[in-house]
Amino acid sequence: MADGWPRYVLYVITDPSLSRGRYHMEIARAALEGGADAVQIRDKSSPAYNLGLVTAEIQPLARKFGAALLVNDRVDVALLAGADGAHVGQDDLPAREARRLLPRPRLIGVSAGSREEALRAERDGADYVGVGPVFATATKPDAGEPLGLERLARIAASVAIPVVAIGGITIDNIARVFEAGAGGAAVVSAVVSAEDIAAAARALKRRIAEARGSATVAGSHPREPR
Ligand code: TZP
Ligand code: MG
Repeated sequence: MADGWPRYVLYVITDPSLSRGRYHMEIARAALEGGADAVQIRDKSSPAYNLGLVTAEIQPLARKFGAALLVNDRVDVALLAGADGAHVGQDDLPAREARRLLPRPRLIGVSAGSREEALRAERDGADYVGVGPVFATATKPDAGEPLGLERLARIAASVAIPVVAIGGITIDNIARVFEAGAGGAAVVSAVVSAEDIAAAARALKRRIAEARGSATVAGSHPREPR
Protein backbone atom coordinates (compact mmCIF):
# COMPACT_ATOMS: atom_id res chain seq x y z
CA MET A 1 0.00 0.00 0.00
CA ALA A 2 1.21 3.49 -0.79
CA ASP A 3 2.50 5.66 2.01
CA GLY A 4 -0.28 7.48 3.85
CA TRP A 5 -2.96 5.24 2.35
CA PRO A 6 -5.88 5.61 2.47
CA ARG A 7 -6.25 9.26 1.56
CA TYR A 8 -9.54 10.85 0.67
CA VAL A 9 -8.27 14.33 -0.23
CA LEU A 10 -9.74 14.34 -3.73
CA TYR A 11 -12.42 11.69 -3.91
CA VAL A 12 -13.95 11.25 -7.35
CA ILE A 13 -17.27 9.48 -7.87
CA THR A 14 -17.69 7.92 -11.29
CA ASP A 15 -21.34 8.41 -12.20
CA PRO A 16 -21.68 7.53 -15.91
CA SER A 17 -25.04 9.30 -16.19
CA LEU A 18 -23.22 12.66 -15.99
CA SER A 19 -20.10 11.83 -17.91
CA ARG A 20 -20.80 12.76 -21.55
CA GLY A 21 -20.94 9.10 -22.51
CA ARG A 22 -17.74 8.01 -20.83
CA TYR A 23 -17.87 4.82 -18.80
CA HIS A 24 -16.37 3.98 -15.42
CA MET A 25 -12.93 2.86 -16.63
CA GLU A 26 -12.35 5.94 -18.74
CA ILE A 27 -13.51 8.24 -15.94
CA ALA A 28 -11.48 6.43 -13.28
CA ARG A 29 -8.30 6.34 -15.35
CA ALA A 30 -8.44 10.04 -16.14
CA ALA A 31 -9.34 10.95 -12.56
CA LEU A 32 -6.41 8.90 -11.26
CA GLU A 33 -4.07 10.50 -13.78
CA GLY A 34 -5.30 13.85 -12.52
CA GLY A 35 -4.45 12.92 -8.94
CA ALA A 36 -7.63 11.49 -7.43
CA ASP A 37 -6.81 9.89 -4.06
CA ALA A 38 -9.96 7.80 -3.94
CA VAL A 39 -12.43 6.69 -6.59
CA GLN A 40 -15.95 5.50 -5.94
CA ILE A 41 -17.92 3.52 -8.49
CA ARG A 42 -21.46 4.85 -8.37
CA ASP A 43 -23.98 3.43 -10.78
CA LYS A 44 -27.59 3.20 -9.77
CA SER A 45 -28.61 1.56 -13.05
CA SER A 46 -26.09 -1.26 -13.39
CA PRO A 47 -26.86 -4.73 -12.08
CA ALA A 48 -24.51 -6.18 -9.51
CA TYR A 49 -22.89 -8.43 -12.09
CA ASN A 50 -21.73 -5.52 -14.27
CA LEU A 51 -20.72 -3.48 -11.27
CA GLY A 52 -18.53 -6.34 -10.13
CA LEU A 53 -16.82 -6.62 -13.50
CA VAL A 54 -16.18 -2.90 -13.68
CA THR A 55 -14.84 -2.81 -10.14
CA ALA A 56 -12.54 -5.79 -10.62
CA GLU A 57 -11.19 -4.20 -13.78
CA ILE A 58 -10.47 -0.82 -12.18
CA GLN A 59 -9.06 -2.10 -8.88
CA PRO A 60 -5.53 -2.91 -10.20
CA LEU A 61 -5.34 0.52 -11.82
CA ALA A 62 -6.34 2.26 -8.59
CA ARG A 63 -3.73 0.24 -6.74
CA LYS A 64 -1.08 1.24 -9.27
CA PHE A 65 -1.88 4.89 -8.52
CA GLY A 66 -1.93 4.26 -4.75
CA ALA A 67 -5.58 5.28 -4.64
CA ALA A 68 -8.48 3.62 -2.85
CA LEU A 69 -11.34 2.14 -4.86
CA LEU A 70 -14.77 1.96 -3.26
CA VAL A 71 -18.16 0.77 -4.46
CA ASN A 72 -21.25 2.81 -3.74
CA ASP A 73 -24.15 1.07 -1.97
CA ARG A 74 -23.02 -2.51 -2.62
CA VAL A 75 -20.96 -4.12 0.10
CA ASP A 76 -21.46 -7.50 -1.57
CA VAL A 77 -20.02 -6.29 -4.86
CA ALA A 78 -17.07 -4.64 -3.11
CA LEU A 79 -16.35 -7.86 -1.29
CA LEU A 80 -16.60 -10.16 -4.29
CA ALA A 81 -14.77 -7.86 -6.71
CA GLY A 82 -11.89 -7.29 -4.30
CA ALA A 83 -12.42 -3.53 -3.98
CA ASP A 84 -10.70 -1.60 -1.22
CA GLY A 85 -14.04 -0.75 0.31
CA ALA A 86 -17.68 0.25 0.09
CA HIS A 87 -19.62 3.40 0.77
CA VAL A 88 -23.06 3.10 2.33
CA GLY A 89 -25.81 5.64 2.83
CA GLN A 90 -28.29 5.82 5.66
CA ASP A 91 -30.72 3.62 3.69
CA ASP A 92 -28.19 0.98 2.69
CA LEU A 93 -26.82 -1.81 4.87
CA PRO A 94 -26.21 -0.43 8.36
CA ALA A 95 -22.62 0.63 8.89
CA ARG A 96 -22.14 -1.90 11.65
CA GLU A 97 -23.16 -4.77 9.35
CA ALA A 98 -21.13 -3.37 6.48
CA ARG A 99 -18.12 -3.30 8.80
CA ARG A 100 -18.73 -6.88 9.82
CA LEU A 101 -18.88 -8.03 6.20
CA LEU A 102 -15.88 -5.96 5.16
CA PRO A 103 -13.40 -6.10 8.02
CA ARG A 104 -10.34 -3.87 8.14
CA PRO A 105 -8.15 -3.11 6.29
CA ARG A 106 -11.05 -2.79 3.85
CA LEU A 107 -12.70 0.58 3.99
CA ILE A 108 -16.20 1.54 4.99
CA GLY A 109 -17.49 5.02 4.26
CA VAL A 110 -20.85 6.20 5.53
CA SER A 111 -22.97 9.15 4.41
CA ALA A 112 -23.93 11.48 7.24
CA GLY A 113 -26.15 14.53 7.09
CA SER A 114 -25.89 15.46 10.76
CA ARG A 115 -23.56 15.32 13.73
CA GLU A 116 -25.59 12.44 15.19
CA GLU A 117 -25.28 10.37 12.04
CA ALA A 118 -21.57 11.08 11.86
CA LEU A 119 -21.00 10.06 15.48
CA ARG A 120 -23.04 6.88 15.01
CA ALA A 121 -21.09 5.99 11.86
CA GLU A 122 -17.85 6.49 13.74
CA ARG A 123 -19.07 4.27 16.61
CA ASP A 124 -20.19 1.63 14.12
CA GLY A 125 -16.73 1.37 12.60
CA ALA A 126 -16.72 3.72 9.61
CA ASP A 127 -13.30 4.74 8.32
CA TYR A 128 -14.63 8.10 7.12
CA VAL A 129 -17.93 9.92 6.82
CA GLY A 130 -19.21 11.56 3.67
CA VAL A 131 -20.91 14.72 4.89
CA GLY A 132 -23.32 16.65 2.74
CA PRO A 133 -24.72 18.04 0.70
CA VAL A 134 -22.57 20.96 1.74
CA PHE A 135 -23.77 23.10 -1.19
CA ALA A 136 -26.81 22.81 -3.45
CA THR A 137 -26.45 20.13 -6.11
CA ALA A 138 -28.54 18.82 -8.96
CA THR A 139 -26.63 15.53 -9.02
CA LYS A 140 -28.59 13.95 -6.17
CA PRO A 141 -32.06 15.49 -6.10
CA ASP A 142 -33.00 13.68 -2.86
CA ALA A 143 -29.86 14.79 -1.01
CA GLY A 144 -31.77 17.26 1.15
CA GLU A 145 -31.12 20.88 2.04
CA PRO A 146 -27.52 22.06 1.87
CA LEU A 147 -25.76 21.90 5.25
CA GLY A 148 -23.50 24.86 4.65
CA LEU A 149 -19.96 25.33 5.85
CA GLU A 150 -20.73 26.00 9.51
CA ARG A 151 -22.52 22.70 10.00
CA LEU A 152 -19.79 20.94 8.08
CA ALA A 153 -17.25 22.49 10.48
CA ARG A 154 -19.27 21.42 13.54
CA ILE A 155 -19.47 17.84 12.29
CA ALA A 156 -15.75 17.80 11.39
CA ALA A 157 -14.91 18.97 14.89
CA SER A 158 -17.07 16.23 16.46
CA VAL A 159 -15.54 13.11 14.96
CA ALA A 160 -12.00 11.77 14.87
CA ILE A 161 -12.37 9.98 11.54
CA PRO A 162 -11.90 11.99 8.34
CA VAL A 163 -14.84 13.98 7.06
CA VAL A 164 -15.20 13.94 3.30
CA ALA A 165 -17.36 16.86 2.21
CA ILE A 166 -19.74 16.27 -0.68
CA GLY A 167 -22.36 18.10 -2.70
CA GLY A 168 -22.00 21.02 -5.08
CA ILE A 169 -18.23 21.22 -4.67
CA THR A 170 -16.48 23.06 -7.50
CA ILE A 171 -13.13 24.68 -8.22
CA ASP A 172 -14.57 27.90 -6.78
CA ASN A 173 -15.60 26.57 -3.37
CA ILE A 174 -13.41 23.52 -2.73
CA ALA A 175 -10.93 25.48 -0.64
CA ARG A 176 -13.69 26.42 1.78
CA VAL A 177 -14.55 22.84 2.74
CA PHE A 178 -10.94 22.23 3.76
CA GLU A 179 -10.89 25.51 5.65
CA ALA A 180 -13.99 24.24 7.47
CA GLY A 181 -12.11 21.15 8.61
CA ALA A 182 -12.91 18.52 6.00
CA GLY A 183 -10.14 16.01 5.32
CA GLY A 184 -11.39 15.39 1.81
CA ALA A 185 -13.75 16.57 -0.90
CA ALA A 186 -15.89 14.22 -2.96
CA VAL A 187 -17.05 15.37 -6.36
CA VAL A 188 -19.15 14.02 -9.15
CA SER A 189 -19.98 16.67 -11.73
CA ALA A 190 -16.94 18.94 -11.17
CA VAL A 191 -14.73 16.16 -12.54
CA VAL A 192 -16.93 13.61 -14.30
CA SER A 193 -18.78 16.15 -16.44
CA ALA A 194 -15.67 18.09 -17.40
CA GLU A 195 -14.49 17.83 -20.98
CA ASP A 196 -10.99 16.98 -19.72
CA ILE A 197 -11.45 14.85 -16.60
CA ALA A 198 -7.75 14.63 -15.75
CA ALA A 199 -7.28 18.38 -16.08
CA ALA A 200 -10.31 19.04 -13.88
CA ALA A 201 -8.98 16.72 -11.18
CA ARG A 202 -5.53 18.27 -11.40
CA ALA A 203 -6.95 21.77 -11.02
CA LEU A 204 -8.94 20.72 -7.93
CA LYS A 205 -5.82 19.14 -6.40
CA ARG A 206 -3.90 22.36 -6.97
CA ARG A 207 -6.63 24.39 -5.32
CA ILE A 208 -6.73 21.98 -2.38
CA ALA A 209 -2.96 22.19 -1.96
CA GLU A 210 -3.21 25.98 -1.80
CA ALA A 211 -6.05 25.79 0.72
CA ARG A 212 -4.29 23.31 2.95
CA GLY A 213 -1.10 25.31 2.80
CA SER A 214 -2.97 28.34 4.05
CA ALA A 215 -5.30 26.64 6.55
CA THR A 216 -4.92 27.97 10.06
CA VAL A 217 -4.36 25.59 12.95
CA ALA A 218 -7.27 27.05 14.90
CA GLY A 219 -10.45 25.19 14.09
CA SER A 220 -8.63 22.68 11.97
CA HIS A 221 -9.27 18.99 11.97
CA PRO A 222 -6.61 16.34 11.47
CA ARG A 223 -5.90 16.78 7.80
CA GLU A 224 -4.48 13.37 7.06
CA PRO A 225 -6.64 10.28 7.37
CA ARG A 226 -5.06 7.72 9.61
N1 TZP B 1 -24.37 12.61 -1.96
C1 TZP B 1 -24.65 13.79 -1.39
S1 TZP B 1 -24.59 15.05 -2.52
C2 TZP B 1 -24.15 13.99 -3.76
C3 TZP B 1 -24.09 12.70 -3.28
C4 TZP B 1 -23.76 11.49 -4.08
C5 TZP B 1 -23.93 14.42 -5.17
C6 TZP B 1 -22.63 15.10 -5.38
O1 TZP B 1 -22.47 15.44 -6.73
P1 TZP B 1 -21.86 16.81 -7.22
O2 TZP B 1 -22.06 16.77 -8.72
O3 TZP B 1 -20.40 16.78 -6.88
O4 TZP B 1 -22.61 17.91 -6.56
MG1 MG C 1 -26.40 4.54 -1.08
